Amino acid sequence: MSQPNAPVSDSNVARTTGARLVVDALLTHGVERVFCVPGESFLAVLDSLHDETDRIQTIVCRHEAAAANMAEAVGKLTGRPGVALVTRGPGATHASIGVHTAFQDSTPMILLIGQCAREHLDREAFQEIDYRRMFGQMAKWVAQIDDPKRIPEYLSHAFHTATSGRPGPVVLSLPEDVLSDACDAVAGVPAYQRVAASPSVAQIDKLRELLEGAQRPMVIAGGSGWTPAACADLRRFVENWHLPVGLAFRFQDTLDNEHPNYAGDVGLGINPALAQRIRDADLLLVLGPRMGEATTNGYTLLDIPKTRQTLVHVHQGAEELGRVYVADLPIVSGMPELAAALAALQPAPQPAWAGAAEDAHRAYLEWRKPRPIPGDVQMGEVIQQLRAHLSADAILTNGAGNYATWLHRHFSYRHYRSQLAPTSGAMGYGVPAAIAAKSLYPRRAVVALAGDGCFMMAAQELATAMQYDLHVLFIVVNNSHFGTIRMHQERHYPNRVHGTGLTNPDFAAFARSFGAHGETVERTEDFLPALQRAMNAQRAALIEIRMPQEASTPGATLEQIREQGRKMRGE
Ligand SMILES: Cc1ncc(C[n+]2csc(CCOP(=O)(O)OP(=O)(O)O)c2C)c(N)n1
Repeated sequence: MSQPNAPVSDSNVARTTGARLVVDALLTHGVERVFCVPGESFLAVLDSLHDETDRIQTIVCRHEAAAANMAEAVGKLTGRPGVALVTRGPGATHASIGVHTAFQDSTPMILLIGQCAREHLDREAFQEIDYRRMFGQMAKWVAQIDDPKRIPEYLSHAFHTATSGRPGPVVLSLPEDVLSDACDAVAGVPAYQRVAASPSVAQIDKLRELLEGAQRPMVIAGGSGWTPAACADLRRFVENWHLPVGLAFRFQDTLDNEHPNYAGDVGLGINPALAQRIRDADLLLVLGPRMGEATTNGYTLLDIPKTRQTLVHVHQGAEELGRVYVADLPIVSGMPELAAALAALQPAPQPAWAGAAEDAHRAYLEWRKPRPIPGDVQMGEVIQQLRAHLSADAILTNGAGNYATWLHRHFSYRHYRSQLAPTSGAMGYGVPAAIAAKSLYPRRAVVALAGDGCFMMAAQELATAMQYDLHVLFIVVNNSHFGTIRMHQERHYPNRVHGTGLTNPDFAAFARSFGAHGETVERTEDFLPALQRAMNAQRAALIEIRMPQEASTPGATLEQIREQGRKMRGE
């Protein structure tokens, strides 16, 4: 562990440090905040950030997973890379979950890791890992900067790589002596520019021809890379052509869910009527999302590799096209570029599918109506009350767990980037994502919905919310078990409960111990008053909702799930 050396000025060339070059590059590329857990490996960067507190906010977290998830959330919210700064070995391994989520969700993000000094590398020095091997499959690009002169070049490449084509995470390893040693100043490089493809005129002509010949077309939109303007263009296109629109798993905010063309979310627990509509379509326009497991109902919704439906698949990255499903018209394009071209398409006077969008929206409205579940808290109604109480631009976050299905089904997203949720299904995401969102948009309401399991994977970040005075509302749906896994367990191994039970703290008291506001809700009618008190608390707040284990999902109790399992096995 070498110590930071003070810069020395011994020639006419201005002197600086590698750390200063890193911070200069962050400034050049428009970074306004970094999320970190400090480590001795990057003291020099912290020292350079000390000089820039009016331009870059350093948000100190309690766990590197949270820091990385916060950076990922910034990437999701803004389309610009969120930046996390962590120490080597233990810090990098903790942070890896955020990198995985950024990869699966195609989110621009940069993880900076303080590395062992160059002279100690390859000895398995203290906390040493070769990040190029560790993050090889998880990141779009991983590099180690061994020469301080090349820091501006590497950072520029990192920002371009994270944002271009299919966006994703970049990991840069920074040996501590590269950061701390004095070096000659290097001319910076200009701010990065996002590089995206556009659809060709011939492709858009072909798409129009396919639409004009269709009887039952359907749009599935989503994925990363949208902007408010691109969403407005998408809306224009689907209105002009009267198209029903499903939204891909956890990209439910790409079109206002109240829009009369909105048909529902194409994700886990899909509305069977919507799944049937997709199966019955003769033309599918898949605009943006990966055709991944969650968006295809576990690869069962469509035939592999050639769908029965004529398939137009548009994605930001060429490598995603033809990965599982062979499209009749594959198009590589950025979403703003695609949506502008689609919005400009003049519609046919009277489409063959008149009324289809309205039918699909009616089916969605029917689906989102709460059905009674066991116990005194009707979660469907709670979510609808939450929706009624929050303004359209409120940001809702979640991680993984059955509790999220109430949100997916009963909440309606009305504003682009009002949903922050990992398509990677990572627990522990919603709490840090909400904190990051609130740090970006202090005036927007931010609500993190979490299961008791999911919340406890990031509960320590309540301290971060308090430290930075971020008034996030945390809602913990407490059913005292890892409910999702119990559900699968009951389906496959009925009445053999093992490894899924949880003993929990009193969550409201736990929140109060951090100085946050705490509430406990045990009946539906207690939720709204608790919500009002929490929103008026002028500080971070937590509402614990106590739920019976039997109320497994909006559609099935544990007993019904055991029964489904028996039927599946032909018992
Ligand atoms: C980091 C991580 N670990 C484990 C899992 C597997 N997993 C998926 S959902 C789940 C249970 C979530 O429990 P909870 O947050 O209490 O929500 P519930 O399902 O009970 O509503 C688990 C363990 C995961 N998705 N992510």
